[in-house]
Amino acid sequence: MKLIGSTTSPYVRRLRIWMSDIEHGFEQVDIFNSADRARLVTSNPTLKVPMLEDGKRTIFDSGAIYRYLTKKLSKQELSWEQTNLLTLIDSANDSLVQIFLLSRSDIDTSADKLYFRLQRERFDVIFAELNKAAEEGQFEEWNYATISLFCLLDWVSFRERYDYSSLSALVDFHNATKERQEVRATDPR
Ligand SMILES: N[C@@H](CCC(=O)N[C@@H](CS)C(=O)NCC(=O)O)C(=O)O
Repeated sequence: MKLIGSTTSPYVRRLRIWMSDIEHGFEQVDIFNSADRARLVTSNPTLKVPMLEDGKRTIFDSGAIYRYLTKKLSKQELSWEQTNLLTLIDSANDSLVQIFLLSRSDIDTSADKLYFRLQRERFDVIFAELNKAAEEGQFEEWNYATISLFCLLDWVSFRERYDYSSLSALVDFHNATKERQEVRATDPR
């Protein structure tokens, strides 16, 4: 079984951390490198990472890989409350990655335009909600949703994409988890 992805992607990193007790290989690809893109074109038409190769089967998308391995290895499923938290994390992360790619395309993402206003509102609402959930202790268990929150927070700090320094429960959560061994082992910096 092999996970394929970049070391900087928060979606790849969440799986690498979650899969730390599952025997697997890791193949690094750079989505901006043309040779690596050719590899994706032949095996993953979404042209996104991560993907998982398991024998003759290839699974695209972090969520699908998580569900595939949870079923295959009879791992504990997330509750619906945890699934909702994961959806919030994914929603913010998807928008943040799109804004990041637009910035890399020299587009002014701080402009007062409808699309950017909608995304900024989404970030503020979701990060506040995640902070509330952290205050309530909903990220005390080290499960896939908790790992995904860590990867989102660490990615926004690394890429300087969102300032959550006023959200103390998220700051405390990040500080409390960043020294874990599997977290340090996957730090892209
Ligand atoms: N829904 C996908 C999102 C994956 C994703 O957006 N990956 C980014 C890297 S962080 C990517 O490969 N982007 C390439 C592109 O958008 O062209 C998942 O959960 O795996």
